[in-house]
Amino acid sequence: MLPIQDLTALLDRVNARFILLLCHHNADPDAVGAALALSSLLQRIRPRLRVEVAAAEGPSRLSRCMLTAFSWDLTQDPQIEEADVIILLDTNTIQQLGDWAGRVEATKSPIVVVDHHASHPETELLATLSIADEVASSTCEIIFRFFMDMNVRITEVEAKLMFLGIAFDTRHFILANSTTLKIVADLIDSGVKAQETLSLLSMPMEESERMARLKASRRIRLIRVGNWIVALSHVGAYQASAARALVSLGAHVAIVAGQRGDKLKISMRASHEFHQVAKVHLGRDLAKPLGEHFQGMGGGHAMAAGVNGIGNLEACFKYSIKLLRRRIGNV
Ligand SMILES: [Mn+2]
Repeated sequence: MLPIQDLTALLDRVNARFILLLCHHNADPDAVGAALALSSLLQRIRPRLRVEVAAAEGPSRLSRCMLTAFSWDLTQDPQIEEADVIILLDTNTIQQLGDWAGRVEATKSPIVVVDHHASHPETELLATLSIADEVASSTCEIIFRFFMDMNVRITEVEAKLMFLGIAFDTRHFILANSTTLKIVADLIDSGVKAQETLSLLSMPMEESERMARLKASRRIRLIRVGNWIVALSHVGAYQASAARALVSLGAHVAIVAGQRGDKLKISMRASHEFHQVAKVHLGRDLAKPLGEHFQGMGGGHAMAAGVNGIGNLEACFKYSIKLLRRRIGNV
């Protein structure tokens, strides 16, 4: 049986009347788009069903903008205990449901998981039905296949929702393979205006963030480490956004600090090229030792990391450069 047939068979078996679709906390456009598109599909194929969509601890800021554009509201306080079937979307561990996790775990109703992340054994045990596809770019891509398999013609709104989810999870199609792009082409044929719809994924920047980025660029100090350009700066808030901005201006590495009293907060970003060629992992090679040196904690990813500690700004910049020089081996 096709996955969507497994799902409808389950709905029929328990004689479901009320279905609750849940997204992970801080739900991104993929989770929200998939949940709304699936709710629309379920209502079309089972018109008597009551379907509600909710996101644990509310959706992300970007998702909220998207919901406003569709004038759509999520259920604030879902009646988890009343649901005949609960469907988790884009959510691979129950912990991602925040405060609702315990209530979902305690429910006797069947739980269905629809996700494109590697499935978690704990969630598998809990799920009556698990529709997982790690190859899919996004949960929206899985929902798209439900429409195809049910032979349901996609409306313009449904197409937009799935388009946004795919665009978000593939970083505006950079990570999309040919299967995903064919789906995107189908969604455009269903009425999505790509440029107009994509604009929903770029949020207007708040004035305070704009100012933080601009101040950070005014205060920039450039240091060469080998062939690499390292930008140092400081700003009271939005250090991460400022560091990203400095890398997009052309720095290979940006280290942006904020100081309040003797407390330090540092965000660092690196370009892809720097990571690939210099083979420096910001989280491991820079943030972690910085955190230890400044009596705090540091860590993160290869190209994005952060540190909280105690000390002074200049000392922190000095030590960062020292670490980078040591790591790159070019004094
Ligand atoms: Mn996703």
